[in-house]
Order: sequence, then C-alpha cells, then structure tokens
Amino acid sequence: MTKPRLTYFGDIGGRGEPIRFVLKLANVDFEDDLFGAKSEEYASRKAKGDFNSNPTKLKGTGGGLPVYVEDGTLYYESNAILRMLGMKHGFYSTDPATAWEIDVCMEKVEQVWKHAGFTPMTLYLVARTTAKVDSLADSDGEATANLVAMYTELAEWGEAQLKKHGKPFLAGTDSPTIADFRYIVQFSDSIFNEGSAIDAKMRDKIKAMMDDKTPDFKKWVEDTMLPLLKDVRTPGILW
Ligand SMILES: N[C@@H](CCC(=O)N[C@@H](CS)C(=O)NCC(=O)O)C(=O)O
Repeated sequence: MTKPRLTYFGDIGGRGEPIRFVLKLANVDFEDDLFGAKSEEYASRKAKGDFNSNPTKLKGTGGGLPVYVEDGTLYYESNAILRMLGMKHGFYSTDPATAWEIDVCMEKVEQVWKHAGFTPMTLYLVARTTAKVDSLADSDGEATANLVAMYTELAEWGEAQLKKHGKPFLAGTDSPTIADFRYIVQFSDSIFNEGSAIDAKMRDKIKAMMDDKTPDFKKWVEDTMLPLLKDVRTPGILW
C-alpha cells in the first residue's frame, strides 16, 4: 500500500509543520515530501498542477501548500487537513463545544495572517534579503512593525485563552490538540529556534514582550509545548 504523503516546504514550518506533528506523534508511516520554497522542483511541480486537487483550477480549490494524499485522495486547506487527521489520531474532539474552542484557536492564526500565502514572517524576511527591490524594502519599517504586531496579537490572545480556561492547553483541554500544534509553530520555528532566519535581536525583542505582557503564554511555549515536541520538530526549519 502506498504511504500517505505530506507535501510542503522543508525550510518553512508555517502551515505544514503542525500536520507533521500530528502524523509523527501518532506514529504514522508517511512520506515527508519536502523541497525548498525557492527550488526548481517546487516551481516545476506547481506549474504541472501537482498540488491542485480540482481540475477546474477555480480560485480557492487548492493549488497552495500543504497538500496531503492518502488512499489516492488529495486533501488541501491546512486547518481542514488538521481536523481530519486530528479526529483520526485523537488530537481533536467529538464534544461540539470543545471542537469550537479548538477551531477558534486555529482560525486565529489564519485571521492574523489575513488568510494570505505570504505571512508577516515572510514579508519581514523578504524585506531584509531583497531590500534593493523598492516595493519590498522595509525602509519605513512597515514589515518590522507588522511582525511585532503579529507576535503581540498572537501572544496576548494565547495568554487570554490560558487565563480563561486555567488548563494546560490553549483550547481548554488537558491534553494537546491540533489548536496547540497550529499555534505553537509561529513561536517554535521563528522565535524559539536558534537557527531561525529571524535575527536574534528580533527574537529577543519578542521574548521580552512575552516576559512583560504574556508570561503564562511564554510558559506554555517553553515548559509545555517545546518539551512535548522536542522529538518531532523538523530540523532545518528557518521560520
Ligand atoms: N488557505 C490555504 C493557504 C495555502 C497557502 O497559501 N499556502 C502557501 C504556503 S503557506 C503557498 O503555497 N504559497 C505559495 C503558492 O500558493 O504558490 C491553507 O491553509 O492551506
């Protein structure tokens, strides 16, 4: 039987890494189909329509990553994939109110990103590496301001969740769910990652903001989630 296959960028955690956490923690034998975001392989496979599940190619019917293939079916939309796999492997809930709590956390990440393919992390890094391209330059500090605003909003929102529930995990559960996996990646890959493409000065700035404003959330990152994920994090991720 063909193994399930998850296709995503190898250098970015983003929307793919939370799905890997589920698969790895559930000991699923899957093919981790990775390539660089700027690789030839990505460009040619995308041009061939490899990631598009819908022959009409209508906008909103796939084409972006990640995609997940199991038993010949290609699944797209990261949160929908997480729900399907979370349900299958015990990281979602059959209780409607808890499912809502979990969904709200996952939606928060997409809301903050405005559902865009290019996140504030991407734009911050692009502004730094291609500063000579005028339209992307961060001369007025817009990309930096957006990055700090994104982290502040996510951390404050996470802090409020933890305070509201008084439980170890974000959606008010006693065990980790896809809500935690979806949320942590923005912190575990970019801020709490020595090898991150985000510079150390910025990482320290965000950590200081968390010390100051969101201490419970910082504890959730450092004491709850990082130890839980230490054996399943993908090496080499840059943000
Ligand atoms: N709503 C989709 C968004 C997919 C998406 O935009 N993915 C980005 C990477 S995180 C991507 O593939 N961008 C490049 C492209 O669409 O060519 C999801 O959550 O899966």
